[in-house]
Amino acid sequence: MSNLELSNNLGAFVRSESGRTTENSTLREFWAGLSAAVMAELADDWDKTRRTYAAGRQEHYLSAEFLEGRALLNNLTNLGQVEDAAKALEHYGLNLSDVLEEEPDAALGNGGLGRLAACFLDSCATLNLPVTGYGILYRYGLFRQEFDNGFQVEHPDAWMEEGYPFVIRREEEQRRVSFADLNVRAIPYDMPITGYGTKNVGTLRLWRSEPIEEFDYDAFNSQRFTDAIVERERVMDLCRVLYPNDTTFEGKVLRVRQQYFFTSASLQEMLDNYIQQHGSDLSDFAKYNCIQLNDTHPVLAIPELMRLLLDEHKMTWEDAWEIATKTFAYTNHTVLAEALETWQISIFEKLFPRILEIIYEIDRRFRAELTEKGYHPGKIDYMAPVQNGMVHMAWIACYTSFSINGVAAMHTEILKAETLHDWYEIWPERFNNKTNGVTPRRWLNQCNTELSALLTELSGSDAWVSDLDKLKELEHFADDEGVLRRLIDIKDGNKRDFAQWVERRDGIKIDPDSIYDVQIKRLHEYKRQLMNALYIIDLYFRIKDNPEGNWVPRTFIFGAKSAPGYVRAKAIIKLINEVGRVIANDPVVSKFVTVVFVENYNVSPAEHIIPAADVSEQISTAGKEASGTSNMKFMMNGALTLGTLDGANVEIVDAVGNENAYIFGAKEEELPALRAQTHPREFYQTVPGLKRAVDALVDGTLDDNASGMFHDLLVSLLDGSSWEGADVYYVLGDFAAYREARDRMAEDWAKDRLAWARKCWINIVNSGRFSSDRTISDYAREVWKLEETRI
Ligand code: B1N
Repeated sequence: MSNLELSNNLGAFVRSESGRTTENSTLREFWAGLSAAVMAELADDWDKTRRTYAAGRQEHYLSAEFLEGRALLNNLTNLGQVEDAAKALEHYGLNLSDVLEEEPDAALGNGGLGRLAACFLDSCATLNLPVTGYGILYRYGLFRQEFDNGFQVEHPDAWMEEGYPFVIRREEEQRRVSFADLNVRAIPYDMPITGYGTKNVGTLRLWRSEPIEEFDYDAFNSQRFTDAIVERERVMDLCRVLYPNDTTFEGKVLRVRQQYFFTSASLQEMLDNYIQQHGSDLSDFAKYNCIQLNDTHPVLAIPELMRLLLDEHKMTWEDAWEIATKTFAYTNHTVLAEALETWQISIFEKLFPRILEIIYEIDRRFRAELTEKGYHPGKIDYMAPVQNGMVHMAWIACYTSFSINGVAAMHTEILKAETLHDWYEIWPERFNNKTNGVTPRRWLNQCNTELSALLTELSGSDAWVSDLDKLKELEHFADDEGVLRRLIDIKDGNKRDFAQWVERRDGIKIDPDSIYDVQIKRLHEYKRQLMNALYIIDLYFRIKDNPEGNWVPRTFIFGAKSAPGYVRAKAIIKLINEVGRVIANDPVVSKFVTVVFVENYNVSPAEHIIPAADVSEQISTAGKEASGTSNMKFMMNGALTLGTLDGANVEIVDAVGNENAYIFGAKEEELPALRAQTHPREFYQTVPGLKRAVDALVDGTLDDNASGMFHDLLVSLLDGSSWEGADVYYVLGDFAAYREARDRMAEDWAKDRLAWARKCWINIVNSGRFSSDRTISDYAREVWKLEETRI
């Protein structure tokens, strides 16, 4: 790769951003200038990659969410220009890490599903696979979280208002998307996706909606000026905001508009490209194109492809259907009932009657096919795309797709046995597992430079960065005290760095010599942050009972956003903040315990937290977390898992051995019998200390500012309501086992740091199978049938 010659060029890029001398340019302008220099450096290879990929077989990754986070460091690393950039900035008296902190996170996703899409694109670029991501350029990303008196408050995240150098508007590649009541232009904004050790540069294409004409000139020139503006804003509304729900479904009209908008624009492009490359006979479309549906959010692509083939390209139903069934593959990401996307027919009637017509025809043919095969009418009714005035997106996906996959072995088994059992019975050959992974570039090489340097030194090269299985060759160092001591030093350094970062950012002082125990993920009842909080409350009382005890110093770190309308999740946020406040004000307990709730948790805070973690909390109710991906990031960075046998935790334990993880709690298959056996109140009464911890919610120990929130939490645990049972997520049932494992973990850590480090080492060197490179190689080989294509 040619040299950026940053030391010569940076000044010019900065001046063109700031319109001032470099002396008077802000840090932010230095960030923008450096970013622009990087974009200039990428341009030629990016162009070449796009042209090369367009000619052959391609995979298109359709996703409503891409949680990219920051781009500059990732791109500098891939270009091999980190040191040059640091040197160039030094010339202006600036520090690279300060400049990097100026970058806003591109938070165009909620959590695991969106971040997975970002890790996948990273791996596709690194593996030279012809894959393009398609999504939406939301003007407002996931809301910015603030704590007001411990309560979550949401603020808009206008992430690109001040300009964003990593997307390029491609005016000339715009398409039109039509709704019954609205026609819009779809303008693509392309983000380059660089890979490690390759010149190939992939693309994330994000669509933005704009009015067909800048203004409706008739309306503008008459007395309807304001109408013209209003109409324009209605079109801009389409892409204005990311829906802030994770694993829940909200049947909002604007959301289904977004889904149709980006899938239609993406398909039009694929068809146009096909015709340009291979001529107007579309019968080979599936030979050159494959589409992965990231959950059901892009499933409207199925009837839309049918519409385009039938109406625009005059194909027969049979020919079009043949193409659709060979093109689409579907990934399911959750078994939670509340996530299942079902839309009212009336919404489809209003927005796109032709799409509804096509869905009805899919439904009619589905019913005929299954009747022919002799299935029971009740079963057919349940499985049908349209049922009781609702359109079932997952059923359409299962009926059409040649591949259906879950995201961890256990999750796929639950899909086959329960959630999608009827489909599995009829079409078992469609089902396969693709356990998630994370990119070791961002989640180890970039965020944990000291550990990465050690790994490179010991393995004699940095080949592990794009072949993580190589770390397995370092397993024997588990018995090398010198190496383990260095690992301990590196972790201690990371912990000091984090302490500094969090003090600067949130004004919280923590003890770097304490154990860092971390739970970072969306706030959801099934993830059981409440169980974590009850443990801390119980520990608080235990320390007060025995202030002279030999307590291990603990720092409990949380990061979590709640969906704005999820009242109980918000109560749990308030609770954690309140527990932290009470402990901080207690002269005895605060000597041993600190609770840190990192405000506005996002990708870039995760990059600071994970390298510093000792304990990785993965404590979901067994059977509920499809995979989890932070569990993998922690493992790679030498934190030990405290977890249930759920999602990918199962495979992590399988990789490292039982003795190198802390597994506790009820297993999925045991839960029904356990629940039938014991009422939650019995645990409350009989598990030592549990009543005291739960009662703290209402007895004046903790203050919810008279909101009644904490009382509601107590009722949800002990009594439930008319619509749900008590303690649905088995918090009280698993509490004793959780406390035992967590106590033992802290003791182990304090007792023998070397033995602990040995476990960490085993985790690090066995994390190869959790690289998204492994996941993507499996998709490419088994589902997409894609070949590596180097420029
Ligand atoms: O997808 C991740 C998994 O690792 C997690 O276990 C899983 O919870 C997560 C509707 C979702 N499942 N479903 C969603 C997100 C947004 C939305 O509007 C559902 N997210 C997951 C990656 O496989």
